[in-house]
Amino acid sequence: MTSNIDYIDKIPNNVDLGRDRVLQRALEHWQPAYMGWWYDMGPNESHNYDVYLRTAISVDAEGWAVFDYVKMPQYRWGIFLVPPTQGREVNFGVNKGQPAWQDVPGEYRSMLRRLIVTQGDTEPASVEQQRMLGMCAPSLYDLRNIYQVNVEEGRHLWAMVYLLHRYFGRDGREEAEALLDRRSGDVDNPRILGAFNEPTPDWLAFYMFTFFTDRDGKFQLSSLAESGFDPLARTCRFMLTEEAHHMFVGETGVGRIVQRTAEVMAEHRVDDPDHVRALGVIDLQTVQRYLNFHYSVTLDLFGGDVSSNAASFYTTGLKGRYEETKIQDDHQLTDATYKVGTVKDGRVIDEEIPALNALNERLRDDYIGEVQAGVDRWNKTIEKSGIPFRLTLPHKGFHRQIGNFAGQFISPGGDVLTAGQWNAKRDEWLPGQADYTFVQAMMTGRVVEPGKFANWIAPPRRGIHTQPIDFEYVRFN
Ligand code: BYC
Ligand code: FE
Ligand code: FE
Repeated sequence: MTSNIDYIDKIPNNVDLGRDRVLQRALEHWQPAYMGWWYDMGPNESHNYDVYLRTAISVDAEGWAVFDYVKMPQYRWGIFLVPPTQGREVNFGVNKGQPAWQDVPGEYRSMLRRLIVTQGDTEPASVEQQRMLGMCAPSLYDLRNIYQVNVEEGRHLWAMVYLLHRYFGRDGREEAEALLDRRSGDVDNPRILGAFNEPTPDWLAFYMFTFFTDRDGKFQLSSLAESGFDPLARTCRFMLTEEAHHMFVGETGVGRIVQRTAEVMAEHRVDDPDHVRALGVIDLQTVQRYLNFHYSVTLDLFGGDVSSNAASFYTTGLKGRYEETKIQDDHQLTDATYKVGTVKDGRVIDEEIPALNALNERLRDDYIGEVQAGVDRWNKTIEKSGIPFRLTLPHKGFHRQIGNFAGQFISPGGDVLTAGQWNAKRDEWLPGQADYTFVQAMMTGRVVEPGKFANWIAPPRRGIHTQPIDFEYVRFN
């Protein structure tokens, strides 16, 4: 098997892959399966395109973002951990003060594996959800961006698979295979978390997804970057460097859509959604409905408001709070409490519960703060065109399937309704078939001329990595 070394060299890494024969063999089996998955489930019809992509070839300032034309199946999916911190400790929970673990603590093995598998599962899921969108991209710039996001989600899968292979032996290898077997939206073998089984049928949904759902990625990875299990912490820390671009694509994508709509509304002095649509742009009411959908399904990804799992993850030292080491408290949370929302006597009220059980809710609140800031920036864009419409985040309890609000019928304003009242308003609050049909009809065919953009979206302010906006970001061959 002389080919081993050859292809291990093709996996850029800073984990000394070449020295670990067992790991090499495990990855050798997994790599062809991964490529099979990419050919089947990666971006449709893209395999021969030359795409102007960044590749991480090392973790230092010069190596983490190298730009060049790449055919995606030849993308070098590498394995990178940020360099170790000398003397790092477990920084929270009952094991606080112990040296950070370099191996899996036996008693926490299954819990840790589950966290890694859940994280890993989301990465290929998102690629599956987005695989048809290249066919109707609004520009070469946007096409390149979705492909960039897709290859990096592929790399994030590699990052978790590396941990499974390196630290979990046989059951880790089985879990790594299962990550390639589940399919987003599959009835028999779906992805693990709800939002990752929802379709991403058009570019408005894609930008909402990268704004809202990739940001869940940021907050979950930040919590795992605090982990007492050092290899997980270091892996997630490096993944976060890539996540920033995904959220940028989402925020600027939605921002460019609302900018274009607001400009057209101002120019033609129209505000009726039907008139706005007739001018070939997406009415802001539809944008609001998409926002309501993606926000609410992403809030569910944080898990139950009251969670004993979250308490265990924290107490053991496996998963911290957002920016744990910057928080000034005992990092044990023995006496602390936290407010969670719940429905009582037909109203939403706050309830104080032990902070340890409220860690999902706390992370969700941290997330909401950041999301609100992004929505405020979209509103500034609308305001600049002199249009009075404002986008808003619906109430936290709106359209929830997980936690205290699951099974309740909460309006975007936070009122507790009956099922009948809520359902009567559903199409006002969430995208319906008519919205999807309209948006998709607008997005047939892709714009392939460098520097040209579909009518429904404004051009970006600048290109990628010092290139001009009319650069040939994708060559179709
Ligand atoms: N859908 O105690 P609970 C990203 C389950 S995104 C379905 O309330 P827990 C990315 C839960 O598993 C970041 N099931 O929740 C973004 C549990 O099941 P069991 C992904 C759900 O465990 C874009 C039960 O309900 N990373 O990277 O405290 C593109 C009770 O759960 C859901 C992570 O999530 C749901 N939404 O927290 C690409 C980090 N929510 O035990 C990538 C790792 C809960 O009854 N995962 N359940 O069988 C975790 O930290 C936790 O598993 C969760 C759930 C925060 C997800
Ligand atoms: Fe990711
Ligand atoms: Fe991402």
